[in-house]
Amino acid sequence: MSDINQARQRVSILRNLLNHHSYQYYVLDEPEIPDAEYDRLYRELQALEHQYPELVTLDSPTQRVGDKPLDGFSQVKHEIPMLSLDNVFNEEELSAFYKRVKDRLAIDEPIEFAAEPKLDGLAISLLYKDGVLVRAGTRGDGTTGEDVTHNIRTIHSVPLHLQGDDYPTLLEVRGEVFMPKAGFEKLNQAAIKNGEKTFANPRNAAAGSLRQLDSKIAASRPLAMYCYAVGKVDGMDSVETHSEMLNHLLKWGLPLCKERALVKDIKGCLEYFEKMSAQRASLPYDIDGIVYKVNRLNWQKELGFVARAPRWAIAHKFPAQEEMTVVNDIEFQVGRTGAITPVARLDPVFVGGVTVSNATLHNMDEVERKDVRIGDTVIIRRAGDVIPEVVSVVPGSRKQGAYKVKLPDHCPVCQSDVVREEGEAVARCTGGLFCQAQRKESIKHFASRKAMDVDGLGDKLVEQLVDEKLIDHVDDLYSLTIEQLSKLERMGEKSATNLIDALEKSKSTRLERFIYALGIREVGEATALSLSQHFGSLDKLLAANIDELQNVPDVGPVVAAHIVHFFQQKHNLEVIKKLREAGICWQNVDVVNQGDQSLAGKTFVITGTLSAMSRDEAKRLLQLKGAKVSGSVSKKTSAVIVGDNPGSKAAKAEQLGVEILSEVDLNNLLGR
Ligand code: I6G
Repeated sequence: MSDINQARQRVSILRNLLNHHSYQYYVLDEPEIPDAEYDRLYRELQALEHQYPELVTLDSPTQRVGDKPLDGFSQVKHEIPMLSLDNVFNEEELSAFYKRVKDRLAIDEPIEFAAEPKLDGLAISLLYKDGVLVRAGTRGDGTTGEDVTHNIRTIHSVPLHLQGDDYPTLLEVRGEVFMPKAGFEKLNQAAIKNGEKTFANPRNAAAGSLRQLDSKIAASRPLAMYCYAVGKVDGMDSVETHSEMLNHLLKWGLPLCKERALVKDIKGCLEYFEKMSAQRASLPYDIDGIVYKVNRLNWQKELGFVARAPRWAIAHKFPAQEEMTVVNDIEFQVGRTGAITPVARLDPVFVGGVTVSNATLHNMDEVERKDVRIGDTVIIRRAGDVIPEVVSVVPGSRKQGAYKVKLPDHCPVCQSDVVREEGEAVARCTGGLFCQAQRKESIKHFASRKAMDVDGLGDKLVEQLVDEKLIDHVDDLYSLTIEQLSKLERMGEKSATNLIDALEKSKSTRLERFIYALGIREVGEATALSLSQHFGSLDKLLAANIDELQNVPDVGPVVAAHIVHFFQQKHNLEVIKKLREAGICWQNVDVVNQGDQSLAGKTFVITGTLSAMSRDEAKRLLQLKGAKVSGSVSKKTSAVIVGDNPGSKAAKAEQLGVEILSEVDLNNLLGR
């Protein structure tokens, strides 16, 4: 065989393979080969087409992206006009639709409907002639739209050539082009990173992508399409139902929505509506309702059309997730962790099924990026149970007098300093021990096992103590009495006595535990230990400046700034003073060991039960010698210390070839 004939044969094999695997991946979501193998086949085809340009065809998988941008969009006339759908917004209106259908058909039997989500995208019509995609157009006015073939060709799930051998000679297919939520988020994150304009929602992003003259731009956007109906069809045996037609489309390689279903009667429609409403937030794409279509095509024909909408189909819409309203004020809320969040106070607006008066602006970066000002008209979005957010300012709506907000210097709750570290979007209150907004979290953290380890003082009890106004700040814990505690719900005298004993016991602690218990931002157990080892006493730590703090291993400028800010708040200092007055004390034992750093640079993982000490104690002793102790095994782990009944970490270590040590080895390491 000549070279070119050999190449022709291979090109045909490669195209079939690539089309098959694209279908498995993009349409069925069932890939059969790794991406790298697909890429290899693709590159082989590219190389052959480069060597033999005469073998290139328009429907080759390599020809999805055009060379040159278009000069403008031309018009396409649809073979059969693209219809619109009538909407219903509640059960009553849906029942009225159902009754109209039944009355018109003059039947009594239950009606079967093909149901599927209504995607929030753009309606597109594809035209296949002899199986080849020859044209794709937007809906336009229903009769004539814009030719966006060059961009639609870049969507991998849209076949450039239909599969099989029983496709019609002419097939007009209708569907929705959309941008999946995950792709939209990624696209916007990249835009933010590059200082570019973001899209307000996935629909706008999909529309903006299709409106490009250069198909390279559309190709770089994560677009997808689901087909839902046919227009003109020539050269095919007739089918009896809409769902049968959809099955044919899938068989020919066209992408369909996986959530489509057949339902019976109004009850089936409503059950499907409820099911999809519940799934809506977790679906990978935005939907704005459900479409029901009478499944039998002879009944569709009998029902016909009114104006430009079919009598046999209806869109059952969800409440709108986006609405416009006015920003009356922007206030700052303090979260449980001290994060300061700007919140827009709004003219009440009904959105996503509820009336909304407040919407989050996330952080000051977002306020600045979206340029939201008091007095602006904005778009509010409430999707599912997610907190309503300000999406954008309505372009051109700004009135004179609209003004910007400034991040406050002081916490609106406790007046401590507000800081926003360089490179961080979130501003925070520094009054961690004192701030009312943070008190529950700070007390829970203070009492937790790795901090002051107050046995029996769990999260629920902390909430109860704060709610009952028995404590305000951590130091109040040490003034609690058995009498006060035993009055609490589900707390007898015995439990109350136990808690008081546990509090008493917790007073004798270690410096690193106390530092950790303060809840200073980004000061975890390891940093607390480094700080205690370096300074030896709390007073020296309190007196340290940013430069001195940065001499401590693992403490960089950001952590150093957090520590300084924390100790600059006089309210925090007052709480610390009260804690010491309550009798909290520690021995500066760690300083004694400061010299021996023989395990510096090593990372250990401890798994299973040790006989001579707890895992926490082993961790502390390893850290005192400069080691790091991690919770998970990786190739970088120096060794895994295995006690009795080890978990999967021992197996993982073996699999990765990481050294395994016994408790005896551990004792040797610790010099015990
Ligand atoms: O706009 C539409 C969205 C979804 C539709 C549609 C649809 O089916 C799932 N079906 C038809 C027949 C029409 N518009 C006209």
